[in-house]
Amino acid sequence: MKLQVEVLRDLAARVLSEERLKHTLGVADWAERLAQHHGLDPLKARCAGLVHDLAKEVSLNNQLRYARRWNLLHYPEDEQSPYVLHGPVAAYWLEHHYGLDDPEILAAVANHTLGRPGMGKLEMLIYSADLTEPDRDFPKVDFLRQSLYDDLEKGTLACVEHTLIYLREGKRPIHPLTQLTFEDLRRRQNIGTGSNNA
Ligand code: DGI
Ligand code: FE
Ligand code: FE
Repeated sequence: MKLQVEVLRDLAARVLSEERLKHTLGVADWAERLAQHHGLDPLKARCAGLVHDLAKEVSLNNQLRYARRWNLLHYPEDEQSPYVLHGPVAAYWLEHHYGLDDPEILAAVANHTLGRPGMGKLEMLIYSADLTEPDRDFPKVDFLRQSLYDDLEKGTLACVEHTLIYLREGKRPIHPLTQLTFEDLRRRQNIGTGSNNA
């Protein structure tokens, strides 16, 4: 499918509440700007941002039903914390019911909440832009924005680390994919700097 940013924007406006749409447009703008800055495809970044939370306002019961039907459940934690399923559900829906066929955009949507080991750049970009869009407000957010601007990989590692700390402090269960994503990014960066002596 030809990327039709207007079509995806209209879809988001039709499906999402006003508040969620504002967040979505913030992610799309910020992701596009980061993509431009880092030499990635700004149109893909905008498109992925526009649709990343498309399934967020489906009831958790229905998200679970779709995830079961479409074989999207891979960990016991997926059922224990079903609010982590809206990315995979949206990606499946976009691919199979909306004809969106760009694998990078689909992966970025699917993995925007938990990440995954081996994330590509667009996946990192959407994971991180989601956490740091202009409407987000928490003490470390400006540090994370700057760090993403300076270096996408390092910034994403800092974002995943922030999520881990936030979950631990709130005594919330850590999904295995969040932990694996953190370890994978850290390992890749150690290799990159030659400081991995293991
Ligand atoms: O959909 P958004 O609110 O824009 O953002 P998101 O898709 O990143 O979802 C954020 C929620 O996901 C937030 O409540 C934290 C939660 N989350 C992220 N990683 C994990 C997690 N929750 C659990 N239990 N475990 C995780 O590893
Ligand atoms: Fe989300
Ligand atoms: Fe979001």
